[in-house]
Amino acid sequence: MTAQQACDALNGKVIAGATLVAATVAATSAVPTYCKVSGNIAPSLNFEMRLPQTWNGKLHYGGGGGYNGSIPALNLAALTSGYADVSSDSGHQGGNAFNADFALNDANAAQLFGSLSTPTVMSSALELIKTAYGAPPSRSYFEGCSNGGREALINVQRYPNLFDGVIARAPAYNWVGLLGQFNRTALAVSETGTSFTLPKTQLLAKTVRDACDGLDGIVDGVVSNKDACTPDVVNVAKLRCAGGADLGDTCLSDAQLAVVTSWTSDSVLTGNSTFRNAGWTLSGNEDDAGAWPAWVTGNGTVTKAYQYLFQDTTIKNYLARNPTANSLTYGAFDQNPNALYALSALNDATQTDIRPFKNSGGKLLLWHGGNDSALSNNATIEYYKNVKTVVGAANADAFMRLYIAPGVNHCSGGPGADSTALLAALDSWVERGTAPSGLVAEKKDAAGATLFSRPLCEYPKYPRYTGPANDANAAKLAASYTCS
Ligand SMILES: [Ca+2]
Repeated sequence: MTAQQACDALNGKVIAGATLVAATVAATSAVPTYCKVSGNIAPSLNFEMRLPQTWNGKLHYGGGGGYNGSIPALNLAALTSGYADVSSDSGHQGGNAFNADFALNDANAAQLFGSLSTPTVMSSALELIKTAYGAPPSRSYFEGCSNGGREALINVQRYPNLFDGVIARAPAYNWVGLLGQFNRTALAVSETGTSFTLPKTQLLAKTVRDACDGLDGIVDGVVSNKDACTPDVVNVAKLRCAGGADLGDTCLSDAQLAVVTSWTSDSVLTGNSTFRNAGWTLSGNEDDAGAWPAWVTGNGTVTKAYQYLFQDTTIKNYLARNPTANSLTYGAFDQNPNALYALSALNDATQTDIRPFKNSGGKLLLWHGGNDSALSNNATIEYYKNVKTVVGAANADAFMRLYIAPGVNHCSGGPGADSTALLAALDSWVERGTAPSGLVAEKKDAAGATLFSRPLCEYPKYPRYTGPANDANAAKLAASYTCS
């Protein structure tokens, strides 16, 4: 049978509860020829599997984002490396990633989104691969960012035998805690007279850069030595407008300084010690279009900010359970503890004892952008440290790594180097026992050419410039930096 015939043979089949539609997709300059298999698991879980003609014998599962509702695009790096690549809509359709209406009256959809979509799809995907290639995958890997990073840790914690390796990037693992902080900051931004406009954000970011950019050995517009950029070093208080009222773009009012305080301080909710979120370290790139303007301030219109949208739909559909509830007048986020417990049981991935995953041979790569204004990389650092405490430092080192990528926005973008071959590093670790080392992050232009590179350092190390002074070419090369 040719690959084309094998693909056609899948069309119309029902495999492990999934009804399939399959067709060969011709190669383009960017994507090799593959068999696209669309699957529906009744009533409402849809997935897509991309089967390469030259299979490397392994499966790659790509996680979703936000409140999902659509199937993510194929993972080009995985497909071109020969992986069978699968992803799903997490069990509901339509709306958008900022919309949790599906959860209001559909407990099945809420369970699928929370934790069940991946193992359910996997049961069909494994059978599908056996049918298509005549053998099950020798390895299965899960990779996701944001909500996909949460899905990654859900799999590690609740289904420790499902994957051989997991990449959790910018994981939204503490769902209750981070949404509580989204709510707190949205309230601070919406205070009458706050109006956190772009010039205000630029003033804040420049103040941080002026204080901290050079602390990593090079003034390159990115604060790489985040731990040295302490509140005392930045001294945001010096930006206070005389008297505390808003006196224009050269200072911050008391209400605007309160936004910064909400941002940088931990958020703690009542009822459970995991209902918390570690506040952000100011990055110096808050003014990037994909940072505060998109996620926090809406450039002065809070209802356009993504953090506002996420906490609003969460209050409507999970906490108040009232589609007309107004998150800005709802009152205390933790006023209904039972609602928080229910939300946590569905969506939280805060368990720190992940020895079952380690003991099954699993490897875990954690990654977080240093300029992520959606999710705090300090929260990911906190999870990493807590796991280390529970499993022991030596045990943790045998199966887990954490990388912070300075100047990188939520999942990608921003002024930092955002692209690293993490899947290849994970595969080497799982297949050959070769722990990741010497990883490089690149910043690429729209055509895929490398603009500059940096070492991707294991936390708590950061890339410190150790090249020749005043050498623009050397400054672009990872070899000019040392993880310090
Ligand atoms: Ca710098």
